[in-house]
Amino acid sequence: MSLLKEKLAGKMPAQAEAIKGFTKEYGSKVVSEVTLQQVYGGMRGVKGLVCDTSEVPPDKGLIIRGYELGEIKDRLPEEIFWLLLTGDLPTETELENLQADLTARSEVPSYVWSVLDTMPEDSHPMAMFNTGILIMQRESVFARRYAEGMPKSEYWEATLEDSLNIIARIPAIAAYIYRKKFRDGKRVEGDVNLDWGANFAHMLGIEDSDGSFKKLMRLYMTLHSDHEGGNVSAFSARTINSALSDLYYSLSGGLNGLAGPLHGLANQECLKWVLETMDKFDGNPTKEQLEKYTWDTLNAGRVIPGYGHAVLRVTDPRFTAFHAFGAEHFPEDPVFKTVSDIFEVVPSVLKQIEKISNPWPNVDAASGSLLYHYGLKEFEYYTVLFSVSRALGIAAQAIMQRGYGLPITRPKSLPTHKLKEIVGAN
Ligand code: AMX
Repeated sequence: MSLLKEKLAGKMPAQAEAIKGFTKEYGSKVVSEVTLQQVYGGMRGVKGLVCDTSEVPPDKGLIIRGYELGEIKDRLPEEIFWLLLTGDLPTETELENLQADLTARSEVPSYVWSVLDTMPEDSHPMAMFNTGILIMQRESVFARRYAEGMPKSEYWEATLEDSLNIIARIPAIAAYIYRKKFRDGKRVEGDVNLDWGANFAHMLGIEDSDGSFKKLMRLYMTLHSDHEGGNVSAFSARTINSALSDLYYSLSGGLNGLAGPLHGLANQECLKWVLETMDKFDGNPTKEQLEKYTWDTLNAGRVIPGYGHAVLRVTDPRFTAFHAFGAEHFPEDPVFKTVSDIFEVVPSVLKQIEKISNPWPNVDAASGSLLYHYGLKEFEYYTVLFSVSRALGIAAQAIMQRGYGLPITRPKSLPTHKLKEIVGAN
């Protein structure tokens, strides 16, 4: 048995018991009230879900199992996966065991390449990536064991098996999509001596003589790994998985949500806007020019991509970590410089617009400029990088939910006439 499974096996039954006892004793206590505004407003702020892998306090940003991002940003993504699941950082032996397990599971079934090869050339990389995951559903240990009559107490174990198989394989799938769509179409074989994030960087085939692109990919994978349970991709994946559709179905479904321009696709939009700005002003714009262009964009009815957030009310600590990476490795890069200048200008503009709840940058405001520096200039691909990372959190959440024995998700909807009745409107 792998050390991760052993550790979880020692915790999961007690956790499930504790949750049962907790809900039995306090089940009728009120956690949150729902206003009509929230019913019509994407349920913003309604406390109606449990997620123990991570939390996002509006005034702090991502906290994983009690660790603020600044404390763990230099950890490997596979260490973060361990942390998300167990609540502890792995020891050296535990980490090596997990890495060996992932390497042993990393061979991608050959039909995945065939399916990707038959997709139309203009398919979006996200559609290709999610297809690559979904097409592997026939490998699901959960689906097979469920059909065999697996007891409910073992759902988490089967979900862990699916998680490890998926996490082990998606870097190669994502890298092939990049090579196929934007480079010579040839796969770069994985290197078993590299860690998960560095191996992904290696398979992308980006020039990396000083190894800093590998560092960036590790950071990228760590920073995007999880962000609570209520964001579009996590919530969609959770809902699908709650029907006991296995992780292949639920992860690809959730990642289809990440492909939306208000969620994960914003990172492709963001760099586009930065470059558009530079193009317009023939290089690095002045702060005055930036301010004017920000207003022009807003007045044209467009959003400023990379700014604002549904939950956060401060600068996203993931932006801070990416910005620090750029400042350390290539402070003079013109695109990175423009991103830095935008950070000095845009919040003061957005603050003047009353309806905007958060004028500060989110994770997407800086990440694209770092990728661009390394020659990874195909914006369309950026959300796939986000997805490879976010698979860690979505998988960890699914394992926890099945471990807790949570039921199928089913909030209640009401027609407008009923809502009118409830609030006493005519
Ligand atoms: N530029 C212009 N307008 C903005 C804005 C921005 N960056 N952020 C918010 N607004 C507008 C909204 O469009 C909304 O306008 P409307 O009432 O006319 O529709 C109004 O301000 C109120 O929005 P909000 O309560 O502040 O935010 P929200 O929770 O509804 O939406 C988000 C959050 C992220 C979708 C929004 O801030 C946005 O569109 N930002 C730009 C896109 C972006 O960066 N997305 C990435 C998010 C992180 C991620 O998932 N990767």
